[in-house]
Amino acid sequence: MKSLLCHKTFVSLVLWVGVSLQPAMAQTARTPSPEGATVRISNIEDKATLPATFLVKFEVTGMEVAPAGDKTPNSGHHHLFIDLEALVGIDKPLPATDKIIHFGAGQTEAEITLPPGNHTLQLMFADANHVAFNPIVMSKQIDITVVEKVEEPAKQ
Ligand SMILES: [Cu+2]
Repeated sequence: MKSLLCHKTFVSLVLWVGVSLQPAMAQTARTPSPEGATVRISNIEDKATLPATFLVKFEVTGMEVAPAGDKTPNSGHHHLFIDLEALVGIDKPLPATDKIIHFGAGQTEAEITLPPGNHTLQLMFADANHVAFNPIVMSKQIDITVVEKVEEPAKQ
């Protein structure tokens, strides 16, 4: 009797694993983004030198800005990556850290303060649940240098 019970348990366990893996794999579908949608930091050039506190302007084309949680099609909110080396778990909601800033109220610009030195900035537009779109809507990463005091251009 005992061995029969064990056998049954084993079979049901195999079935459970087999069934449960399927939906987990299908769940990786991300919200589709429209063809050609782009996002960029519109007011800062790559290799720019900036003061410690500066404004970053976010620009998305082909999609609309909406607060986090708003599931209007083709909408999402901005995320600023500061000194983020690698993005892991692209199919999961972005965490909120000091390197991943969410603008869940639908902001289109932000004032950022960074310590002097070299930094990177990158913008990502993500869906109502903070998950990357498919295809991903992300800017190029730009390099910036933050200085204590920006030299005024010499007067002519
Ligand atoms: Cu978010």
